[in-house]
Amino acid sequence: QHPPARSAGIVGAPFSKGQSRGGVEDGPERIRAAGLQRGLQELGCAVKDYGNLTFEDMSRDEPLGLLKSVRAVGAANQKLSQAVRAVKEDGHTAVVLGGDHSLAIGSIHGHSAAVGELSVVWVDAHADINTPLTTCTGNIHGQPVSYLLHELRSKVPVLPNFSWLKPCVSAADVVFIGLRDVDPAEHYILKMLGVKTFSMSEVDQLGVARVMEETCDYLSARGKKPIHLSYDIDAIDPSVAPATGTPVVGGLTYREGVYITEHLCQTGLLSAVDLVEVNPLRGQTEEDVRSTVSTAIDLLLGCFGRVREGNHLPDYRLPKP
Ligand code: Z70
Ligand code: MN
Ligand code: MN
Ligand code: MN
Repeated sequence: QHPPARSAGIVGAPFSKGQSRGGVEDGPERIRAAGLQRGLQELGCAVKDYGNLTFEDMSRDEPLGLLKSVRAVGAANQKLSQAVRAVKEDGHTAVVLGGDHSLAIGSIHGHSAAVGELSVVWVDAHADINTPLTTCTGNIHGQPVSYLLHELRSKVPVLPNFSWLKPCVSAADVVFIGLRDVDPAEHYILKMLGVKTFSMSEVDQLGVARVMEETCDYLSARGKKPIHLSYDIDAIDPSVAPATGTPVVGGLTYREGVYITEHLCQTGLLSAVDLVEVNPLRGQTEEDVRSTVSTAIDLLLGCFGRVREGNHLPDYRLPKP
């Protein structure tokens, strides 16, 4: 019934230069400190922690037009791509702890370099599909999808420290879930490419179970490719996950958020997951941070087979009196 717990290969990517708020680089340590490894092991999942990547300071990284920290984001993602590729070649399900969402560029690129064509499930309040020319903020965490799509190749200029990056995902292999803050240019791109989206409005209309059924039917119609789940914690309602850079009202409930991970785990195709935009400095109180981090962990455990009916290890035996 439940696929066997695989092994998890954890990579911390304490990277924050895809946006302008400090604190998101502390995400990996906070998520680890709250017991991710123990939670995974209790599911019978083997864990290899590859530690945190380190990112050297870029001495000269002037904005390119509006675009901020291009060289730092390019170099960090090249490093992350190599790390995720190695995790996949070691045979693990990759877990990338962010850090801001710009790191999905390297994570998805490295995943694809190791396993080939992917399905991508992008769970986010935002579509993160601005191009360097449509962005109003200059933050690259609002742009990663445009860098990755074959269809947008001619719309994304070659940027410093990004020459290693080749688009590796087809628009028809991507599904967005949880959208509720989409820029006009992003909306135009989504419509132009015919990208499959389930905004919060569709989650309301269909319910999360049908959204996930349709997501998996849609993706598997193009062949059962390994799934990359890129989960932005801001997809979850700020009442549950407030410690994030850009909270947007009207998000997924805790239960809807966890259901998405449970359903994707049951496909047996989940091959890598990013958990990004947890920012411990953005919580008003320590309880805000605790609730956000604990939700992040529950989403990750859902990806590795934890179910709410309960779990037990295959070799569990009742104690004899
Ligand atoms: C806006 C941009 C964004 C997260 C904000 C916002 C993008 N569309 N993503 N917070 N996590 O800057 O392009
Ligand atoms: Mn995002
Ligand atoms: Mn977001
Ligand atoms: Mn399904």
